[in-house]
Amino acid sequence: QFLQNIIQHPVFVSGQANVDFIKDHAELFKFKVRLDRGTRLLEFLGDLIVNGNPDVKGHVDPKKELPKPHLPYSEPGLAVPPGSKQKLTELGPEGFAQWLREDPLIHYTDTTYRDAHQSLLATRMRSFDMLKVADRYARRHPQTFSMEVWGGATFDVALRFLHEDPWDRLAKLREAVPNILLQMLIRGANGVGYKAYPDNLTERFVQQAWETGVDVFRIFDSLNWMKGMEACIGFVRNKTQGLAEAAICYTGDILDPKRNQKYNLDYYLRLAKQIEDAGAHILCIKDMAGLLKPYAATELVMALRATVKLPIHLHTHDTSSLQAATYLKAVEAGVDVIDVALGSLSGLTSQPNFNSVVEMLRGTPRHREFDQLSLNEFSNYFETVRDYYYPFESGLKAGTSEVFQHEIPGGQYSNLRPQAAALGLLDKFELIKKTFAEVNQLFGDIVKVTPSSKVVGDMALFLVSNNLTTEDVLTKGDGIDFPESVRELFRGDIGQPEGGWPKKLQKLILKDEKPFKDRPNEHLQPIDFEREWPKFQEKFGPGARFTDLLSWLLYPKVFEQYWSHLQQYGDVSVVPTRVFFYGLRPGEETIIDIARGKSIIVRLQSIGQVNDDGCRTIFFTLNGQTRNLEIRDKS
Ligand code: 3PY
Ligand code: ZN
Repeated sequence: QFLQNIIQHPVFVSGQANVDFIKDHAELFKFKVRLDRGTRLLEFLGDLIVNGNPDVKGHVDPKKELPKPHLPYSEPGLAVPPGSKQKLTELGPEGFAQWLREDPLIHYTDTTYRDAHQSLLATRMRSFDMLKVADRYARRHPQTFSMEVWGGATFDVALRFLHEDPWDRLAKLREAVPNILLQMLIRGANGVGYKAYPDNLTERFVQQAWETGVDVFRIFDSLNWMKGMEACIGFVRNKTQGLAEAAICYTGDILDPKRNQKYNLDYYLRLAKQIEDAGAHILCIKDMAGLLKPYAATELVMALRATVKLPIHLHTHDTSSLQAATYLKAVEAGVDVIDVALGSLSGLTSQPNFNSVVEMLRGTPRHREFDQLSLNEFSNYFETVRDYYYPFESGLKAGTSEVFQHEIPGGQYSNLRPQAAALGLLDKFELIKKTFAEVNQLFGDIVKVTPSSKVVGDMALFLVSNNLTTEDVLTKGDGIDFPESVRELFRGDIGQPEGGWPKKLQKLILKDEKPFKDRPNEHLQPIDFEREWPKFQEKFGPGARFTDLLSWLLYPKVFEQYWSHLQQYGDVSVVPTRVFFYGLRPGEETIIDIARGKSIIVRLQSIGQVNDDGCRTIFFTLNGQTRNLEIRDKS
């Protein structure tokens, strides 16, 4: 229970608390002294200082210099110029899509706030660092097609590790960027999670995301299964005035006879046509691992433009370091929008370099003008900010053509290493990558993107940690207890792959359990929102919002932990990132903007010795006044 006392209880609030209710709820009379915002934040800082942030534990370099970033220039008072958001309002989704398809100049999606940090920094970028410059970006670069700012892994990571509300991030970004389309990534039937959710939950989620600020919904299915995307396309069309952008996930190599048996040009064209028929406004080529090579892009983009009437949006990851060439060929072949990240958060497992790609096209017929000096200032800002997240760097130092063998998605690569490290398998990382590719073949050569890619990764880690090969799976599979995620995949929990599952393997994995072939969502009970909402308010108190209910339904445990943290410490998203991860040193000071126009200045004076109760006294000043706090030392 998260309620603190009787006066917050909905029964009391509604005036219906009778004597019996009061007798039965003695616990509601334990009035906890409600700490003010400043004090709760001091408690948070105190805990960080004494115990460290558990998310970076073991990775902190106490000597590391972390200077303050320079904010990019933006003319004070300059009105926000109109952009793609206003165009969408003016033309409506269908008209907008047609305009986009006909516009001769290339368009750019900036992925800095979502995929770039998901792929380079394990999704850890905090709202704080985005919001510092988002409004400046809106003023300086209104010709950006869209900013990808939400969805994918950001939802879970914001709540779980950053203790922030993803809805709040979206609402604040919307306020800061009223002129550029905001874009999210949604995993079709799996929403922003790793499993299928009831359809009516995804429907409410989409509607709420639109109301809070998302304009472009990039929808994909992790097995390219049309049935996993159709419902979601419908929700965007029926519940929002936004754009349904549906994706074909690109795998293999259409130009390589060894890799194009299953995933060839015909396959992608067939899928594109189905996507168009399902009512998508935009077609995305989602090259999640960066496998689309330049000449393959020429063929694919030209053939797609000839097959469907939709505008085409290309997404890739620069893991091989070849992908600027892919963009060049795609632009020549008529692609409408390409995904890029600001220079300092580009390259490697992230998207190609925004700043450089703009220059690549300068002087050519499809060039779109951007103020390069300003783009570089934004890149420099994020270069300094990136350093704050050094514990989350993936360790990849250069592009690698190995990706054409293992086909690990960019967003997964930066996670697989820490996962391997956690299992004590870092010295077997080469083998893990090789096994990833072998597991893919064992599974029948499937599309690998969240969540299917996670299952392939789980299986590779399982095999390596148990000294098993894919050969062993086929010969000794009867006696092997496979990871839960592998069983779920083969049961049909996240959909069906092209050509179905290999039958023999499916039997070895599922043993006597029966697989299904229909939509996994059809086995799920719809959410009864009329019943859930009051129950939720009763559990979490009147401060809980409808968006919180959606977060809870998607990630119940993660949300409950987030909520407890919020009750204990307040909104910690306002704490500067350097302090959030590394605390304060004695003598150091930080300014925290706790509300619009309201700041506190916190200075750490000194840290006391551990006393008999296992606590330390932390001596702060808060706005110049001395404050001492007792903090438990958990070491
Ligand atoms: C995600 O689903 O989070 C992805 O980025 C897939 O590429
Ligand atoms: Zn991606």
